[in-house]
Amino acid sequence: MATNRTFTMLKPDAVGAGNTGAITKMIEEAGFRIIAMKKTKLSEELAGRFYEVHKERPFYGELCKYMSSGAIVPMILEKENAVEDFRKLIGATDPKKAAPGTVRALFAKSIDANAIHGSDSDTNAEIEGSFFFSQFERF
Ligand code: 3AN
Repeated sequence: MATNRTFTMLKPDAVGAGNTGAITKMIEEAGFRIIAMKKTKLSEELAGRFYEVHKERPFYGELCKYMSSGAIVPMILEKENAVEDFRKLIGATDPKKAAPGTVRALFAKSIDANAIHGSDSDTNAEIEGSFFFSQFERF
């Protein structure tokens, strides 16, 4: 399998609870290399743009409010089979359904405050990574 990239974002619940280090450690121990990383905060408008694909979903408004409620830590990650392996590492969207030992099973509070985002395809990984990082911020 070719080495490729995915995009992740530690969400306000995880960052606010002081779990940035613990989750980043899990990510690195699972074999992902951090290509880009920063701590930042989205406005509601920017969160709306990031989650534009979910515009028609009933939870869109709440999701944008929530994602702009506190600091987040976006990252670009590299590993063989990155997108699929990362989705396995973070577990199901609903922490009640997330497999034991996954990031969401360990750290997520609810389906919306679910600790972490992971891209669902190579195409979205590139779009989402480019939303936060320029080519000069990737190492
Ligand atoms: P995932 O992040 O696991 O790919 P998506 O893409 O279906 O999940 O949803 C994007 C984000 O929207 C989720 N990370 C979660 O925070 C939020 N979300 C998804 N489903 C719900 C829901 N039923 N109620 C509230 N928030 C939701």
